[in-house]
Amino acid sequence: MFNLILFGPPGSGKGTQSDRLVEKYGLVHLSTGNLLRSEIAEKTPLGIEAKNFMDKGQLVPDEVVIGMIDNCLELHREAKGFLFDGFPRTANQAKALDRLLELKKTAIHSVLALDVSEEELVKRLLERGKTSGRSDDTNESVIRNRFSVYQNETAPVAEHYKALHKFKAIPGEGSVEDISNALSTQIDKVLERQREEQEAFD
Ligand code: B4P
Repeated sequence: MFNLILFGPPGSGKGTQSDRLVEKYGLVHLSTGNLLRSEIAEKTPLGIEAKNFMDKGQLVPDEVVIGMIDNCLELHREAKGFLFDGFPRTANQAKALDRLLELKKTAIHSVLALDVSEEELVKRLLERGKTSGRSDDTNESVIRNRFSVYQNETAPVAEHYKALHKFKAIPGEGSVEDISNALSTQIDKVLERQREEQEAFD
């Protein structure tokens, strides 16, 4: 199994790159942002609760997103691997993910972080807000609040994976193609190492 986290601030291109990587590597894409938006579209009780947080640029409570991820892991027991996009976003979510994967006798193998300047992020999100219909992209003060939540609650998650030697930052500015190639180069290295370890074990 191969489990990857795509990490980075709002608008860094996690969703854009995930679409390419899941296809190339045959992984199941788990985007908490997409899962929450589909709950909102279906007006479920979970969606109605989540919308209150998302509209303000705040994080949805940990227990809600951890429960969603747990359900998805159960639904895809036969997957050859998962790409986690936008999750974990807090230290508690990271610890819960470790526990859930351990129960399934697997772990996170690589965390790739997209590095993009704040100026570029604001530009991208305001641009997306013109067409996406996403209430959290149209207002610059909500976007700035998402960055401060990222700095305070999400950025520390990187330390958890750095300590495990699983973290690698990748430049996230430039063409979508070039960034995909840089991510793939890194994934291929980790897969090669995994193969060598498996061969040594066999
Ligand atoms: P997410 O849906 O995860 O979205 P995001 O961080 O805004 O965007 P992403 O990084 O995926 O950017 P994208 O590729 O789309 O989160 C939304 C909200 O959901 C959160 O604020 C929170 O409230 C809630 N939530 C989600 N997960 C949660 C969790 N685990 N815990 C609690 N709450 C949670 O790219 C952005 C734009 O840039 C696009 O328009 C794209 O076309 C453009 N772009 C991409 N790559 C580019 C490039 N190389 N050059 C130029 N433009 C590019």
